[in-house]
Amino acid sequence: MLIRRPPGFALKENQVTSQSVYMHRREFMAAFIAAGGALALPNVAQAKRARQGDYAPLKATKSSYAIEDPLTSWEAVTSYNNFYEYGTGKGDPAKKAHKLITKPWSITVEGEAGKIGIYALEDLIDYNALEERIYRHRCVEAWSMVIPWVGVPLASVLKRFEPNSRAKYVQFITKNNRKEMPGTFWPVLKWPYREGLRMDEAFNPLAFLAVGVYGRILPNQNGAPIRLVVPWKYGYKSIKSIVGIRFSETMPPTSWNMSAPREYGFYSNVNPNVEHPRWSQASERIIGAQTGFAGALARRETHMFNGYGDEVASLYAGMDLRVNH
Ligand SMILES: Nc1nc2c(c(=O)[nH]1)N[C@H]1C(S)=C(S)[C@@H](COP(=O)(O)O)O[C@H]1N2
Ligand SMILES: [Mo]
Repeated sequence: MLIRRPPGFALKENQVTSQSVYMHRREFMAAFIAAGGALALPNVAQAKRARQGDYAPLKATKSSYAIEDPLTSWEAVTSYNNFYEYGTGKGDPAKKAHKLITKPWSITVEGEAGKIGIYALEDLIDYNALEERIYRHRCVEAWSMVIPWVGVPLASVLKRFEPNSRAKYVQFITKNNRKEMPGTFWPVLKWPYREGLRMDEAFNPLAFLAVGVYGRILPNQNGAPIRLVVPWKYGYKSIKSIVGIRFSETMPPTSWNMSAPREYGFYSNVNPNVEHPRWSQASERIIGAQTGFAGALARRETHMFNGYGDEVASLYAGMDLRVNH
């Protein structure tokens, strides 16, 4: 379900997905469930199903970074996606991301670091040292999933570039290729998609680089071959299909902040007490979960820092998190 808007009209996250598509979907689901159907997952029918067995298995050790909530199904994780380079519909990435060429893959490292250059993915990631982490993923659109990622700590990769003392921030950049990414025809965001972290955030042990999910290499729609996972921040910080890393002294521009600075700050920490200008962040819809009531989807309260406060709250000591949202 692709929502087309004339070029030049910047769409905001949730303006597209929640207010139009999402409303239709809710009406559809209510009707479906009322009619006696058992639908576990919104919009899966419109997406191309990824079969888990088609993706190469990865060997990984289980990490203690694992929440105990039930996992969101493979089907939901791989068919309900945000990857605007493939369109703004939740099913678009699963339908179109096969166009992304992920081999060979290299990452260009620039800026305030001793070892800048172009690195092949295989030289950056030790596929014999992968771990599995089960994190909650909280999208700014007020929904969440529980996802078993496979990858390595972000710090273990960044430190190899020997960032220098001027490096206060690190920016990440997604591949930007019109042929492989048809959604980039539309100026819904400033391409390439870019994101950033403060250095101490990037070196927090929770910050993760995923190369797999559910024990398999990442499906393209989930950001193959390598994507960031920053579980205490809104999902849009977890940038997909990374081709660039740049260390800088000043705060780098980020795509969502450039498009709507009032709505999407640089920090983007999950915070139930700071509402989005257009909706509350106090609770979230659990993707794939259902209550016993017709049409009612399970919700949970949103937790400060997405529940990871013990690990990350000290990073923001003394900061006003409403100002630095
Ligand atoms: N390059 C790129 N990265 C991206 C996005 C995007 O549109 N482009 N969407 C973000 C958003 S809003 C979310 S919620 C997550 C979704 O990740 P998933 O589809 O693997 O669940 O990816 C994030 N990373
Ligand atoms: Mo998101």
